[in-house]
Amino acid sequence: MRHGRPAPIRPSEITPKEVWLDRRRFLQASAAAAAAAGVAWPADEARAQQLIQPLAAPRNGAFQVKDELTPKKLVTTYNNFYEFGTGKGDPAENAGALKVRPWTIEIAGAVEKPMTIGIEDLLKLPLEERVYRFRCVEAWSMVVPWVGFEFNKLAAMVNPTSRAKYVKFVTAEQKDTMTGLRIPFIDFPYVEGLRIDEAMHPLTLMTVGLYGETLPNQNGAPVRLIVPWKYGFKSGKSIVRIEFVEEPPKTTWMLAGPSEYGFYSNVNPNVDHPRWSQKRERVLPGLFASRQTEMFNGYAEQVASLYAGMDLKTNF
Ligand SMILES: Nc1nc2c(c(=O)[nH]1)N[C@H]1C(S)=C(S)[C@@H](COP(=O)(O)O)O[C@H]1N2
Ligand SMILES: [Mo]
Repeated sequence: MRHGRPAPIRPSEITPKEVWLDRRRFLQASAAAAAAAGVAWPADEARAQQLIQPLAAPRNGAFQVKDELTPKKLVTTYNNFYEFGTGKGDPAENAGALKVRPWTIEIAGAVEKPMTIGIEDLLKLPLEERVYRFRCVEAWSMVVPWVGFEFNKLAAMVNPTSRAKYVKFVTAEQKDTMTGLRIPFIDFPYVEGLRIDEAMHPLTLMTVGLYGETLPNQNGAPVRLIVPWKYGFKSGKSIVRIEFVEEPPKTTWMLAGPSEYGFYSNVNPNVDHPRWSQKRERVLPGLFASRQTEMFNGYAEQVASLYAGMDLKTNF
């Protein structure tokens, strides 16, 4: 499955048949490859290794989408995490194997105080819950109570210098646990990037939990980004390195398809994906594209000023 081809979903069948068929082929190929490489096939022992802990955090009402929450079951079983396969159900099935301890994030580049920080210390920061709308470029959306802290809080610990114009987010590449690293059109590790002012915006959330618990592996444990006014792929999962840089980083999806995925990737109903419309979206677990997609995913009031004077059709 190439990222982006919208697939139908039925409530009774979270993984649509064509994805399932595709996945079976994928599983066979991956299992054979794993066996050939002498790597244990992780699917079974994997599931038990999830490190789910309660993570109570006060809800920040200033950022709350009022719509109904997407059921937790769906948030944690309908995923994109290509390192664990391209089917929507693959991450929930395979990501249990991800080793989430020990875990550190290295913060480097144009900063005065580079540092490496462990997940235990990140979890001690003041956390809050934010109910954000989250929209995938595949034209489906969810409403999720994420738990985390603003990225700018982390940036403040390292003092970015005036040369820091962009932020590059590098995510984990665990050859021994990730069963999906051999996708022809994608390079791993998965890399994403933001302009510095986008990264520092209060909406940009370093996310460590959802629904009052630590993140399930399939949602990007132990720490990921959530950038709610951009398409979902900008929100990298399982981050291991953050670099403040002078030039726009080369991001995974731009490398995979530069005509389809731009650096900005702001949710924009007026700019169609070359292969489908972005005017509407399917609100999971709904069946139809019943919702009109909003400019900047509904966050225009907060973020439109970041793009004043920019042509958003060229800078898609
Ligand atoms: N490392 C990594 N991060 C990733 C992805 C991925 O494949 N690998 N997929 C992205 C895409 S396309 C989406 S829509 C969201 C999905 O997040 P969710 O599964 O928690 O809904 O994660 C994003 N972050
Ligand atoms: Mo996505």
